[in-house]
Amino acid sequence: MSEAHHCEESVNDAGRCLWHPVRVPTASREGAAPNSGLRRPATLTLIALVCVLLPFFLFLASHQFLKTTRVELQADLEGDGLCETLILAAKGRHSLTIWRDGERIWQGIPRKWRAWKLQAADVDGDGVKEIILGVHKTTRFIPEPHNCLFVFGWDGKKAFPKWLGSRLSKPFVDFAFAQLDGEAGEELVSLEVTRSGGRCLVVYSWCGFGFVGNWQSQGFARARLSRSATGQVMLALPRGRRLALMRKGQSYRLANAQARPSNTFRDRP
Ligand SMILES: [Ca+2]
Ligand SMILES: [Ca+2]
Repeated sequence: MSEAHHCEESVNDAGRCLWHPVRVPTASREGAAPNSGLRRPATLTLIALVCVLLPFFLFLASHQFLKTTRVELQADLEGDGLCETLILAAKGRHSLTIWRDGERIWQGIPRKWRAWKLQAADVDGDGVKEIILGVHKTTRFIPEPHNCLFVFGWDGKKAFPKWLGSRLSKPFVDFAFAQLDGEAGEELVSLEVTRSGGRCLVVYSWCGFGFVGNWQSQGFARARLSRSATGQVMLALPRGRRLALMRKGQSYRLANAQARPSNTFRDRP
């Protein structure tokens, strides 16, 4: 190791300060850490660990909603007056389980589809409820993971796909089903993303082979889909403002409803 000289202070018998040259390693003179050669591998190891672990933690964060999602609802899927129990949970390979009289009769919906919402509604108006799932996945036409609406029928033993929608008229962040027009079949109400990044409500009805749009609300900078205590579809806005979705003639409108103290605005995945 190269060396350099500098002066070191001492005191002689007369109490005067003396300066003596001493030899010190060049690295110390330049202020570098004496063991920097050892620290460099440690730093590289730390960077490598971050590179390896960061995607893992990002993956966990993106699936956090699945870990906390557990939806259970009762629905008469066969129209026989007896309710089946539908449980959506991120456990095991499949996320949807259907039980009857305490017996598991069907399990399906791959967990990798990242199902985030479960509803049961009579979509087509035949008097029997369908199973509707919001999932977050890629599709043949849209390679990026996005929200999709999947409708399944039930044959008494298993669910079968009835309508697997790659997307609605625009990207959507939430949905609900409600009887709005008094005619057979529940209408689909979706909270969709406008071109400016805001939110709007869109009402659809079943047309035999899919959903057709009936009405679209104005855009709102921030909004969340909710339900009133009586099940009415509501739009929650900032500062506790709420609008109720109502039928008006052959169309729809949003009417002011009683405000609530606070609203949170967290999109579905
Ligand atoms: Ca039906
Ligand atoms: Ca209807």
